Formats: sequence, structure tokens, C-alpha cells
Amino acid sequence: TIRGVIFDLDGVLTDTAEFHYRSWQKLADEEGIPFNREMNEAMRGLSRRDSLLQMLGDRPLSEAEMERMMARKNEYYVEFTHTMGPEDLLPGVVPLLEQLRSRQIAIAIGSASKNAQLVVERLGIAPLVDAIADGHSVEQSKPAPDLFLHAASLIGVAPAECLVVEDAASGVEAALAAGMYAVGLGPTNRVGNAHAVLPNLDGVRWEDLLGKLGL
Ligand code: B16
Ligand code: MG
Repeated sequence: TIRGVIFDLDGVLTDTAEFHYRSWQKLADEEGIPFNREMNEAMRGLSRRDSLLQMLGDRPLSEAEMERMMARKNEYYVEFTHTMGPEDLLPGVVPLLEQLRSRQIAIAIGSASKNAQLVVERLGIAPLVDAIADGHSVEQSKPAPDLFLHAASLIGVAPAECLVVEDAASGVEAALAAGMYAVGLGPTNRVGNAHAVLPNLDGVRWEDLLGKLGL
């Protein structure tokens, strides 16, 4: 049985993936670094630092320069989050959270983002969420299992009784490494390693999802 569900944030509950992309693109344009949407795909779910390293490729930068670039990218991103509100929740999110609450299933956020708390507040779902594990919680980011294991401990649920909902390959890997069930949202070439794959959360009924997981 599943007693806890851990939701990734960006790309699952809200489409901040687009804001992250635009922020990186702006930084890249200013720095004259070639970058585009396709390259951004490879950064989905990666931490801020891992994303920058991916963007830089073999252009070496000092630690100080990297820190400055990450700070700038974050400034652009935080600017975007100021415009966010409950209307930015993806379809099906609130109905699913409500189904879980009425079944006494614990709800956690497991996001690589250091801005997760801020975004959850802006989306207005803080009252529906029991715990937040974010980019400040653990050292090793996805695909390491640490973040999801931390989220599970916050809600007091054994990993084997947790289900992770993810949109990124790195997040699906992290869930499997944690010994949890995983639902992938998006194309199978991205999240096909998950136990079940859905296009998004729109219209999802909890019992149907359990069926897809063979539970
Ligand atoms: P920040 P998730 C991830 O969040 C994003 O998918 C990824 O694009 C971003 O680089 C990462 O958070 C770090 O975010 O710069 O705000 O700390 O998908 O794990 O919810
Ligand atoms: Mg994500």
C-alpha cells in the first residue's frame, strides 16, 4: 500500500520548467554561450549548479564566476515567480491532492529547487502539503535518492510505501534508487523507467493510478 506521495514541483505541480528555461536562456544570451530549448531539456530536474555545468560544457569558469552566474540566473527566475499564483497550478493537481487527503495519504514535495518553499506559497497549496524537501535539504541532488528519502522521513512513511511523481529522468532514477514507486509524467523516452507513465495529472483518479502500478 501507498501511505505517502512525494511530488516533484517544477514540471509536475506547475510549469516553472518554462521559467527556468527562459532564465538560463537570458543568462546564456548575455554571456554569448550557445543555448536553446533542446539543450535545456537535458537540464530538466538537475540542481542549479549541475544545470550551469551542463550549460557551460567544456568552458572552464572559476568558482567565483560560477557563483555570480548562478546568482544572476536565480534573480531572473525569482522575478518570474513573483507573477505566479494558483492559476499556475497544472490541471488535475488540486483534485489529486484532495483525493489523497481524504484517504489520509501523506503529501510531500521533493524538489531540487532552492525556491520550492516560495513557489508552493505562491501556488497557494501550502495548506494541502505536509512537508517540503527542497534544494536546501540534502547535499546530493537527483538522481541520488537522498532528497526523496529525506521527504519520506519528514512524513514518517517507509520508502517502500512512497510513490514519487516526477517529470524528469533524473527524478525517476532518484525515486527508484530510493526504493519507491515512481510515476513519470511526459514522454516515455524521458520517464519510461517509471512504474507507470502518464501525460500529466489531468483527470487522474487515485484508484486508477494504483491499478496502473499493480497495487
Ligand atoms: P533552483 P524540481 C528543479 O526542480 C528544476 O526542475 C530544475 O530545472 C532546477 O534547475 C532545479 O530545480 C533547481 O532550482 O535554481 O530554484 O534551486 O523539478 O526538482 O522541482
Ligand atoms: Mg521536475
